[in-house]
Amino acid sequence: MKQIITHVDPDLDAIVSAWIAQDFLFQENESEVLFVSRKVPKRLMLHADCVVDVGNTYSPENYRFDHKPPAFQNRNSTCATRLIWEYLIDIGVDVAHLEPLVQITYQGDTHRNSEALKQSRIDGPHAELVRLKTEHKETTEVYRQMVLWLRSYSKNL
Ligand SMILES: [Mn+2]
Repeated sequence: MKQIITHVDPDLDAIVSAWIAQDFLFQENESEVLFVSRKVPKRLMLHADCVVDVGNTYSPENYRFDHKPPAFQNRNSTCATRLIWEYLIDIGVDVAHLEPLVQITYQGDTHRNSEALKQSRIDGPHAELVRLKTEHKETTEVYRQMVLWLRSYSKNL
């Protein structure tokens, strides 16, 4: 089983980037997502198959996708979801249709504002994540449900 690492109490950027890794970088049912401390244990940083939105490292060829310093001087210049999405576009994976999701995830992660982000907080992915977090205590269950939701949502993008 390949291991994808992201941070505990995942925000939308952590969840969407981990989901993109599971569904588009790796093959179906080949990977699992682990939620770890923001100070990632060195062993995991070295040996995990993919690290998203944590770890302060950007190294796409090694599947490390974080946007926080020192990976990027300004953490708000991009986000983990955008980094993995751009990498997949670069290597020719068919993910162009996810662009609106990448955009609102980026805007939400970096405190930007837009009509699309407002709408997402009403009935889009941001709203769904808040709803699932109030409904389920277990992060793995929140993530599992959010993945089901994202699969269906992304089919209509
Ligand atoms: Mn982020």
